[in-house]
Amino acid sequence: MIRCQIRFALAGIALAAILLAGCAKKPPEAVPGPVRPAPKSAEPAAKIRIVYIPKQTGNPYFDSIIAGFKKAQEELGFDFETVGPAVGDATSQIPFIQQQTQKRVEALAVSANSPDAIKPALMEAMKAGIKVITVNSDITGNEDGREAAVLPMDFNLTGESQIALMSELLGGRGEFAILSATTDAPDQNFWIKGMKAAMKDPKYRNLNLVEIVYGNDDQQKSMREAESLLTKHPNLKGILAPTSVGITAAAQVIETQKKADRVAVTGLGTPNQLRKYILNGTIKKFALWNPVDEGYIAGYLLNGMAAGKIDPAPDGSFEAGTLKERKFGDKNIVITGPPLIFDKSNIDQFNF
Ligand code: RAM
Repeated sequence: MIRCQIRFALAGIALAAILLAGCAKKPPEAVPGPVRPAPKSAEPAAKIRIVYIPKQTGNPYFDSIIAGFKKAQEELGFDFETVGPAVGDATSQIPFIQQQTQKRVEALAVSANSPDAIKPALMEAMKAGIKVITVNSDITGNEDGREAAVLPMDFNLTGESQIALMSELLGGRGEFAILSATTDAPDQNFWIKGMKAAMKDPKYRNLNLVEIVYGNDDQQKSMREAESLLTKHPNLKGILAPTSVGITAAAQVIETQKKADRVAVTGLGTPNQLRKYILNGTIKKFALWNPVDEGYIAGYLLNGMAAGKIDPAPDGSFEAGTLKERKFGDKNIVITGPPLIFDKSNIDQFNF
């Protein structure tokens, strides 16, 4: 540098300016920042913010999905937050979605309480550049309100497999009722449609569906509904609750009324919530899938979408960490896995 300056003094001002530029260019670190952009690696990487909105807070089922997101977060390093309504009403998630749109988070996952009520809010989020997917519960019939969905199992098989379980427990004969979640719940409604279709099979001709009631995925209301089913239908042989809240409530009622030998309870629930009822014989068998895996896959998918590395398209695929390659099916639906049946012999192998 000193040698350069001596030469500048001798050569005159115009030449000095040219030479100074030339000399200064030699060591790249001497170039002032604004002239040349800093190398990419020196830029602090902005963290992708992923927000998950469950159907409702206080339902342990969604804690398992959250645990899956957190597992993916540990592996991928995104920011993760979960916010949601206390009740699972059709419109309860709307303000939470709008709040995230205002915050301009990068990615949003929602377990939909309604197939249509939340669509406008999701469309607004997407318009603001937010990557939006549904998890566990889709906006069936309004799939353009999200880019992809991570669902627990092939929902086309859920209804029939639930009826098969009920039929097995009733020896193929008798009255049963369905205790569902909310009247709007898109997944439960789809499964119930599947149950009704399955019952057209002659092998279920002696099964009689007497009523469908809704406990709103609220423990107290679900218990009241289960109790009134028992009063209204003295010949009731089974309660089929395709919701983790409903099945727990029904089991509690049957246990209290000591009716396990007369009324079979089954449906969908979590092993941790139903373990005691399986072990004391109130429930013989129930089904579910792995909600932790659901959240984990959703975390990988949203992180990849927000980073511009995954662009959902039918027949495309992506890598979901330890759960390996996952494929997008029709309507960009990603299936988590096969259903699991729990009973006394295997319940202790599961912890969610
Ligand atoms: C309840 C919720 C959830 C459903 C499970 C089986 O926790 O309705 O969305 O998937 O049950």
